[in-house]
Amino acid sequence: MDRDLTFDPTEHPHRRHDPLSGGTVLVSPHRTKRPWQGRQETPATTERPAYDPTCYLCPGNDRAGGETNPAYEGTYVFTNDFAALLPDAPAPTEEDHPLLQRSGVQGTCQVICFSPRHDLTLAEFDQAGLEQVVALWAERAEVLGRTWRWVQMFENKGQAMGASNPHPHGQIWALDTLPALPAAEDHHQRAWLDHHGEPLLVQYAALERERRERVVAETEHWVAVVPWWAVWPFELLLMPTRHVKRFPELTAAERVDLARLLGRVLPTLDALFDTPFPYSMGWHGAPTGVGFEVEDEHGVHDHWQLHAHVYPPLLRSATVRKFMVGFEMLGEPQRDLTPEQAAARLRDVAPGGNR
Ligand code: H2U
Ligand code: ZN
Repeated sequence: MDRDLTFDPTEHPHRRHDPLSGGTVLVSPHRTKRPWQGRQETPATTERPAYDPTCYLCPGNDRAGGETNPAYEGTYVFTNDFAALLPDAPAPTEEDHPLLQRSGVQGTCQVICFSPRHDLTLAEFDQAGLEQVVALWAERAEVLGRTWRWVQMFENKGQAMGASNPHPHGQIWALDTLPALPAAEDHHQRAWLDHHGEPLLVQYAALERERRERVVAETEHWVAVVPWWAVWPFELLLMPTRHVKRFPELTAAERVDLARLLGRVLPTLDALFDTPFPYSMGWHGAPTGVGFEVEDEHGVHDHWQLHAHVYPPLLRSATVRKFMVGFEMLGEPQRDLTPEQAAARLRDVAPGGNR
């Protein structure tokens, strides 16, 4: 068999390195040609009413915890009735073996309803609706950031991602310590600033705006890319172009612009396989907590750049998803479609163009 031994990134296996998490992804572009006889599900397409009397997130309805939601008209926040973190959790007793280590954690969990409308997804929100969601994120990050070291705001959308309810909502888990992934990002961003003199993601956003191959959508103050190191087929990274450490620091213009970016990117995902695209999306910014603006034991957080990760599982259609199994579980994540190909496909289907 004749093999051309000149490296072609659209043809030959290679590994890409994620400077943010420290991870690695195996890219195998030649495999996009392989036949597929895997799982084929039928998409669940159900018409939903604007108000559902059985929904625990709709205005005026009772929740499982016994509380009743007010007749809210914009966004609505409540403490999760089944919170994974508790503000008064006691410290664990001392371990009796170094192989059986544990540490204490305190925190709180909230549910954030993006709208009283049961039948809309974020991808269907208008500009005003998205601006309300952005305002809610900024307000929550500010308030919870006064107390907690890490405020993880996220949305699980769709049954494929384990969302328990189609009503448009997100969650916030706030805790007194950095979880593992933000801790890795903290470490790598700090080292990058030390060695390169510029925050990692500020430099990366500028690089992608220049190269353009992986840009999916762009506004004056924001850029959305399929990152060089994307693990999920149509994974996205949303970054402001200015150095912004934390969500509440976004200017009014940057908030309006973020709503615009979401108003392009989310419908683009839906358009790809003509289905409400499932995903987990969430925000990462500099750690917070009491006195977070002053220097702490790790120094100031100038190395941090605010960003959102969007992790959608779909690969080939509304029903065929990427499974992180086998080599992914035991070796490292792997993808067939290159991030450049994924970005091009998303640009192609962007409703009304990508700018
Ligand atoms: P998810 O769809 O991402 O699972 O978010 C829904 C959250 O709502 C979930 O964490 C909470 C669940 O604990 N919940 C309440 O707090 N009260 C309820 O009445 C039902 C669900
Ligand atoms: Zn509802």
